Amino acid sequence: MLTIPAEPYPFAFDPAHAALLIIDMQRDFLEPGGFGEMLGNDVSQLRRAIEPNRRLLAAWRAAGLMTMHTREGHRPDLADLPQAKKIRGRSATSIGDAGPMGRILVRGEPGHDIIAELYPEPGEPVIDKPGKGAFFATDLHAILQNRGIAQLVVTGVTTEVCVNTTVREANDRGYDCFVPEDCVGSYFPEFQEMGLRMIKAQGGIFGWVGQGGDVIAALQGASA
Ligand code: TIU
Repeated sequence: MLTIPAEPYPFAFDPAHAALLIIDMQRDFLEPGGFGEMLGNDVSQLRRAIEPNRRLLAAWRAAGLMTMHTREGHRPDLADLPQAKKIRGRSATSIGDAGPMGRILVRGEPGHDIIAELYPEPGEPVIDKPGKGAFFATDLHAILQNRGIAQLVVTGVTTEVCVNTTVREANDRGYDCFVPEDCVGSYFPEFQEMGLRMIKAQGGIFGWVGQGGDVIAALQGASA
């Protein structure tokens, strides 16, 4: 067991039973012209999480630990897209419509895929999810159970939407979650701050918040 500095108190890290879960680092959210920008957001706010994730992912892979990736998106026939999600926001262009990187948030389209900097390697499960939480209508929990995973290091975007929803879902399923704050991003600075505070408040009601560099240092110390 390793100890990582964190709030509200140090995280007892058990690498053999931990997975890195990278949430929705997709072109549709991080690149100009995608779903995120279509919603009126400034994608540059999310791009600051790319490099810290790249460093953490490299160290995690070097340690030989389990990595998983998620993507938010829908079947090409949109059969799994709730009408409420389709029409929310009253945008002229919405999920399933043609966008600059293919059909917006549709599986198999370029914009739906993960950014090159964090592209999954063979053997790293990719979870395609129709909702905000990574456990809803996916096989994530089964895969984690089969691999004996009890702890999740959760990174990605956006902090208050898909990251927070996934951390809450994980919490109710019995996982300990550590969220490195430099590796998550929000379009809104105030939601970045509050999204993290909501996780670590009340004695760590949903988990721990720390720094990606401290996870890397723990991994490298463990292998030294
Ligand atoms: N809009 C927004 O902040 N997020 C999403 O729609 N999805 C994710 O957070 N992945």
